[in-house]
Amino acid sequence: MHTAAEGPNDREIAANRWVHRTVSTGEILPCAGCVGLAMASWGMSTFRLHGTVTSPYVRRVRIVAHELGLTYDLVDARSDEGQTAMRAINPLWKVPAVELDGRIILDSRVITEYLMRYHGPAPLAPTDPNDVTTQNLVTVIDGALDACINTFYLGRDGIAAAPRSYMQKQHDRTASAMQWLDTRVQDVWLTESRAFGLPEIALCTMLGWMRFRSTYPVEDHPALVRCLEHHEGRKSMADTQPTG
Ligand SMILES: N[C@@H](CCC(=O)N[C@@H](CS)C(=O)NCC(=O)O)C(=O)O
Repeated sequence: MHTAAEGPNDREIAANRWVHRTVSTGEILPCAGCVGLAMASWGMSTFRLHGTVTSPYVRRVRIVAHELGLTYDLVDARSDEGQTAMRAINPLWKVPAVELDGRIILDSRVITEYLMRYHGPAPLAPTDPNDVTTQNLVTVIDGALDACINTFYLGRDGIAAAPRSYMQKQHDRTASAMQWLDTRVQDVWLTESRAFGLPEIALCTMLGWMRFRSTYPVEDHPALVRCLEHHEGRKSMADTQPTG
């Protein structure tokens, strides 16, 4: 068991020890529901996080866990065993996927909102599901990141963006969204609450991944860079930097 605050170090990742015990050793553990009940009675919460230490979507969950003081076991989806375990619970074959409180929870947005609802929100800024302006911000961040991840993986497969191709549209979609977002940052915040919450986490993890993978010229957007550079010193952000 690791605390979210500790996070894996490079040696642990390299040694592939940052995986759930059942995956690495075959040891039989109580089911997630039993663990959830036991942890709840101790006043603690832990969960199983299927993911990688490079994924920006998984990083959102790791940051929220860190902020809320929750612990998790990371099932590393880069290993064959981790990939099999993740596909057994997520028909979309995507990370993050979480096993918590006896439930399977899919999609970073659903997972982080669940964690905030039942185990937070403090010290994070609360999210209001009826606040359409803020929901739109996160939707645009998700769309920009999805398009950029898409072109990154297709590019790795040797597919180039021909003029007027769908691949080119994905590039242009990312640029359009980034431009729009750049005008929405006030000082270093995305919302009027001027407090660190899911919109800032979504934005900064996207920008961090774009820099890490060199997938998009983030420096073209000074307001976005200002926001990232302000928040990346926060402990939950610093401890979850993409590695590998
Ligand atoms: N909407 C999903 C997106 C998750 C996502 O795209 N995850 C990527 C990793 S960053 C993935 O698992 N990709 C695997 C694939 O597309 O095959 C979420 O917010 O969790």
